[in-house]
Amino acid sequence: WETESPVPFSRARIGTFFQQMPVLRNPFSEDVLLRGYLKRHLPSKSVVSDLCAFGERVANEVDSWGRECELNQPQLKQFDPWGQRVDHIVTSPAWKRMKDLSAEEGLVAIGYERSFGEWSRVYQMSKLYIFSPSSGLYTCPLAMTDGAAKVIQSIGVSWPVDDAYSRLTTRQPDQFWTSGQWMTERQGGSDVANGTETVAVPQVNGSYKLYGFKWFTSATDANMTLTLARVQDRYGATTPGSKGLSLFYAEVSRDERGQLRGIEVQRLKEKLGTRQMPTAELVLDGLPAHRLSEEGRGVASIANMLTITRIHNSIAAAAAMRRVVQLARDYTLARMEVETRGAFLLVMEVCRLLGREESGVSSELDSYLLRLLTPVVKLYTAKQAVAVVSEGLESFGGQGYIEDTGLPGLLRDAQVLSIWEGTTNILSLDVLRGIARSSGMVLHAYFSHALLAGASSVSSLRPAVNAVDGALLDLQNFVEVAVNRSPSYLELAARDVAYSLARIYAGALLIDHACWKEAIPSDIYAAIRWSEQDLCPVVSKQVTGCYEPNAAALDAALMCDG
Ligand code: UCC
Ligand code: FAD
Repeated sequence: WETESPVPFSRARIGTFFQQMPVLRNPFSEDVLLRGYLKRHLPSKSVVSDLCAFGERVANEVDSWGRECELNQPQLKQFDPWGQRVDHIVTSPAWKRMKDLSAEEGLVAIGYERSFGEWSRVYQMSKLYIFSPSSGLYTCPLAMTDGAAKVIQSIGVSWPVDDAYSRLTTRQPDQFWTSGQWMTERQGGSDVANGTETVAVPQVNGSYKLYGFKWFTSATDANMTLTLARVQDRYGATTPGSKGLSLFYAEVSRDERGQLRGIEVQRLKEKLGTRQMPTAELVLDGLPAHRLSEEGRGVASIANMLTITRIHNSIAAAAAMRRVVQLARDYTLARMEVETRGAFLLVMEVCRLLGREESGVSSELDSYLLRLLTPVVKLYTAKQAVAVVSEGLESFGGQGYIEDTGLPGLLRDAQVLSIWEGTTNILSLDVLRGIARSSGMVLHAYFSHALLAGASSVSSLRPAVNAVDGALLDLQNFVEVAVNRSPSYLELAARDVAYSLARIYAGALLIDHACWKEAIPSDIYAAIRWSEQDLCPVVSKQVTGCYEPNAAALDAALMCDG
């Protein structure tokens, strides 16, 4: 018995509708905002052709290596077949290829070659931005490598770190080294000053041996690390708190028996995401090391690393948003695009300020702004990345939840961005620290920044300009009153202060970009859409009394109910 039309479901016929697979195209060519930004600020043909060629490589070659890193995750081989301890972290060929690629493409080197003067950081970070979502998280060791190079550069490139510096910043794959950043111990990663138990025992030749336990060490296949420890005096005593911490440089090397010198890998972490790269717990058992900072200046000395890694984190956040929006374009909500644009311009602004500082052309106000905006941008973009990537997955429907589409990994990897390199709370407090240390000058820099100056001539931007102006005034009034309240008032408000600083500044940057002579209508529209949200949450929430001294007690009671 035959029908006229073909039977839709039988054997190999499984219906006619198939949701289309999202296709990754050149992430540079597809990114109108990135291309516009560079055309405006860094109109160099060689930069554009390098990024365009790299974008092709990312789409056609590197992205599949990134996927391979996710599928072929690192493993710890603790013993050899004869029972000898070897502590080998076995990584995939794709992960190793990423290392060579990173050197060849100058992903760290560009920032130190400074071929484009104060814009070199913007160039370097643009390249990392198109690489990041395809990198299989190789951007994590690169961030720490860049941070280590920055610390060495700021301390002085001389023995014992001159060779390391040239390896961290080389373009030669066979010379290239990556660095770790071992700060977190079991007692707590936020409060490093009190959480660090590792001790440094002085040796007769002036070097040290480190003994301690590092609870989280990422990309542990690194060649070297920067870490913190307390120097023991000759009676074995150490100084507690921040004043007892010093910064150390150590190479990760093996002895003649093939065993790690002074390190035991306790285990690899079983993580929600970032599974492409190893994160290990390490016992330091006499790790040979050199002290880089003065005794007791460990935190201040590693702060340069934190600045760089926090900027890399923000790049990864903005890049994850851009990637999910690019893939979900057919389903995309404008809100996601606007968030992505705000994040991109915020992080590029910090890169611009970093480049100015490193080229010796920044004003005092620029330096204050860099200090203020680094934690602001890190905390804000990380949270937005989780929200935007989650929304992006949902736009694919059920397919967004299916592992072998490669989409869920984007969300898992985004979740870490607000935890490592300082959690949201800690960075909110860092914003207050930055303000206090500059005696308020940093806020002066922020409030007096003339980003809106040219905007009044573009009438279609008026609603956005009014909104940002109004929010800026509200924030200024809030801060003037709040600094005279109890310290706990500002502490309770810290997160909302940071959010307000981020939203207002991003609004100003979107407006500034929309005033550019080659701006297109969507640039103006994006600025207006951005300014329609609550730009100054610290003022709108204040009315509920949630920063008052009794609010913390009420919150605690609410949490502990029952
Ligand atoms: O998570 C980690 C690696 C993850 C993998 C890499 C990912 C990279 C991105 C990849 C993208 C795909 S490593 C662990 C990261 N850990 C943290 O971020 C720690 C979070 N906690 C903090 O940030 C705290 O605020 C501390 C530890 C910095 C607070 O320490 P103290 O000692 O209590 O702080 P003090 O006493 O306020 O400051 C000590 C000195 C001061 O300098 P002086 O003495 O000259 O006045 C501060 O001004 O340090 C200076 N300082 C800073 N300077 C403190 N924070 C900063 C800062 N952010 N910038 C400049
Ligand atoms: P805690 O410090 O115990 O914080 C717990 C919670 O309390 C957080 O929500 C925090 O915001 C909050 N909190 C803490 N103090 C305050 C405060 N004063 N006020 C308000 N809230 C507060 N570390 C390294 O050193 N090197 C690495 O390579 C590394 N890699 C990592 C990789 C991964 C995948 C992860 C998840 C972490 C990694 N970390 C690494 C550790 C990371 O930096 C820490 O987890 C982070 O700094 C938080 O520290 P903690 O886990 O001890 O949490």
